[in-house]
Amino acid sequence: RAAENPYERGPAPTQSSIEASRGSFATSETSVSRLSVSGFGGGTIYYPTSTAQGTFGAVAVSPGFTATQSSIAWLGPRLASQGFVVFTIDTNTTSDQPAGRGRQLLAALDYLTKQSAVRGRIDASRLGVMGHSMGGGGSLEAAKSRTSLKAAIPLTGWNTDKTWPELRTPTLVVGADGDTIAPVASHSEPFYGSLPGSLDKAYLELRGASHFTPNTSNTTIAKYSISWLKRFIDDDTRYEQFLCPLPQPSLTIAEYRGNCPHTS
Ligand code: 9J3
Ligand code: ZN
Repeated sequence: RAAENPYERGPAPTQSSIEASRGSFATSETSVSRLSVSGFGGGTIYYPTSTAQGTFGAVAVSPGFTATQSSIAWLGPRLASQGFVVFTIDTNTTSDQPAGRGRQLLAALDYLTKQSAVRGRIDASRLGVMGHSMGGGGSLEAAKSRTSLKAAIPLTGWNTDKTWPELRTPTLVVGADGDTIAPVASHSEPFYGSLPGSLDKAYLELRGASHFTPNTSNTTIAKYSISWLKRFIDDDTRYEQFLCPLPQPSLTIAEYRGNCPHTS
């Protein structure tokens, strides 16, 4: 299969492999001091330990308002063990707004691919962004300003800008049905609805969930994030089966919208 898709990493996926607490890759981590970087607040890089399968795509993840990298740390090993380099960042200040968080996600990706100790393990042309709340709003800002990004995933995203027709990045918008801080009706739903009709996009509304559901391990967030990152950062069509046909409402999914089949 490597000849068909040079970017696919790891074994053929199954429902249980995308739901598992860890993927097939053993991971390592290295911390990046805020004193050693500029443009963001440092963070932690989680990466597959082995280089035997070549380079990996990479994702930077921003926390939300008043929060630090600890609030999104679970995504580091969860995603890295599936075959990504994952950089969970701290922001310059915990009160930075979404636009600033977007610039900081891009600064973090630049540091990761050009200066970090793991730069040689990364394919700098295959990058994505994620974030929680104002960090999710920041992931939309980052994708708007850098259209070469391959995937964006705002998690219970918060932004005063409700319209994102400028995006060219496949985007999975994740909202929570019980969110009273970034209610889906005024945040995630208009974000999703404003994305171009031609874009690969999806809206996942978590059931029985709050604004802070993305701050602890969550299998529904993980399985669709892994599938989205694999499908669009790695061009790994083995994961299309988990995205199309559209997932149906369930105990953990209040609603799922999207375009199928995915085209990019
Ligand atoms: O990052 C967030 O949790 C944003 C939600 C928020 O507290 O906005 C109020 C200004
Ligand atoms: Zn806008």
